Amino acid sequence: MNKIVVITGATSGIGEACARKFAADGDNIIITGRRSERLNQLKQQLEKEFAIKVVALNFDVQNKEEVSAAFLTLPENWKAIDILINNAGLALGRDYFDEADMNDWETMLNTNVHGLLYVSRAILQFMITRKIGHIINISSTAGKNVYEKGNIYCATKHAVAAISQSMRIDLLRHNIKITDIFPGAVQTEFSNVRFKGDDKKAREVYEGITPLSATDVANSIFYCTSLPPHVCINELVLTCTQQADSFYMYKNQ
Ligand code: NDP
Ligand code: 8X3
Repeated sequence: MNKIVVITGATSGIGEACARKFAADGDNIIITGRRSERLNQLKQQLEKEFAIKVVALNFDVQNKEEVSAAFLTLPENWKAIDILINNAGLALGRDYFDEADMNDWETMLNTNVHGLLYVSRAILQFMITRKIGHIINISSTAGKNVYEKGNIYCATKHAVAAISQSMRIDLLRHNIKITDIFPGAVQTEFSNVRFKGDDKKAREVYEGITPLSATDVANSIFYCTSLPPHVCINELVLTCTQQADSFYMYKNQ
């Protein structure tokens, strides 16, 4: 209640569900994304429905200068950030290593890895000054196991796992919690983006299962942030009941 929460990638899916969840709790939120129209619509909706304050910051996480400028120019009272949810990310393509588009690889690395680093560094300075903070990084079951044609997406999510571990160790002295979330299949725009608008292919990913919803993941993230100050969930792996890991999924016949 009445925390300040930053959520990257709040224009759809897990990020948008987190924005709704924390807003419903009475928290003031900073939402980010590239699609400014969606961001502004969400800001208006949440301010009206929950009587909270929302700042919408429109930038591409791949751009270090834009990221840094966006947070430095926040009004002073918005710099007392309690929680950062590093959610913005994407997969592009599902192809063999030797056939994949290298531009897709660069975009995934720049977004999922560099973007998370830029945002984290921009916000950490505020948390360190206050000696309090909680960073939630969104990895994936793809950050636990590498699957066929998952190559660089899986690599970025393994990187998020390693970065989370190193942040947890190095930030101990600043009293900052780091939680890494590893969701399995969640039905969002993720697969539409991955398959570049081939919505049939995107739908097939979730056929025969009841996948996680974005709200399921947001509720779990919220739980991790609701524990007492001395308790930190370091890692949380979360799948739908029909999925065991990246390899095993039981589809209805
Ligand atoms: P969505 O496609 O629904 O949402 C992705 C969000 O990331 C959007 O708000 C998008 O905003 C933002 N984003 C993407 N690229 C950039 C960028 N360069 N700069 C700023 N924002 C960006 O997917 P999900 O909600 O499913 O994905 C959220 C996170 O969860 C990702 O990190 C994903 O890897 C991870 N994940 C997803 C799973 C799934 O099955 N869906 C499972 C495990 C992890 P905009 O386009 O407006 O910039
Ligand atoms: C998204 C889940 O299985 O497509 O991170 O890698 S998966």
